[in-house]
Amino acid sequence: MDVYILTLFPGMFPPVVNASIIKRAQEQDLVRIRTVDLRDFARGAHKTVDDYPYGGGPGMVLKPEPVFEAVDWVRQDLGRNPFVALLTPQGQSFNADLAKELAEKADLVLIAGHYEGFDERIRCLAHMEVSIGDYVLTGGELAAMVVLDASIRFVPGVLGDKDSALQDSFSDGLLEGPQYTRPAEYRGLKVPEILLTGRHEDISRWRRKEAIRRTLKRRPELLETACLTFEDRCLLEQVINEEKANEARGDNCGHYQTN
Ligand code: 6GU
Repeated sequence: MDVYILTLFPGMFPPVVNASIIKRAQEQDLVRIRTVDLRDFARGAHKTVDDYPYGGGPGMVLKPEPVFEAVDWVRQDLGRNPFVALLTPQGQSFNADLAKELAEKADLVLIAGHYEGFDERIRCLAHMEVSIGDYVLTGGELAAMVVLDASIRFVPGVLGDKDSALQDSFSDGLLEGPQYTRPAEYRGLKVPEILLTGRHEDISRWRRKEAIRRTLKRRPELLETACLTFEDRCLLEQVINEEKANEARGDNCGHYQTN
């Protein structure tokens, strides 16, 4: 996968793309990430990338020419037409399904605007507009990093354990259940007994049940669209009954007290 990030702040990216899993993915040549400085495509002695809005109003607007010409350059560099996504709070909401969809693109261009806004004609370049949530960032760079990180995890071979992306929260529409490591007891807090038994089938069922419990408690709306098997539905019913019983007992599921 080839990713080009068009930005006025290329310096924001190296610490993120040269660390951890994204770094390894590049070393394994599973993804190639390049930042393209929009200022390199600006004209004139001042290399202007923004201008006053027609009709007046506050703030500056990103000019169309540097962005169009940067996309032209990427097309030439690749020799193909890449899929172009524009980062904007007005875009389609980003989620795991969209991350998977983007991970399947052979070539991806992410346009990160900055300033108060961008010239409307820049939208003509994009196959898709993407937002990472209902709040406004000072620029699309952080959003581009989020989209890149979440998408790269779905590129085959990027995650060490082949199916660990499949076990993540949201991959099957459920939140991931709790996980534990050693020690088996810490400050009186115990790892659930079942995980210490080595009974793999029981452990699998327990994990599935706890994923369902966590989803029910934190994001019940996800259960309406999750892919649940007949066994999952039985587990859900058990969980509902257990939670009702806990509530009746006034169980507030133990927040750890520091003193
Ligand atoms: Cl993609 N860009 C900006 N500037 N703000 C955002 C966003 C994107 N998604 C949420 N807020």
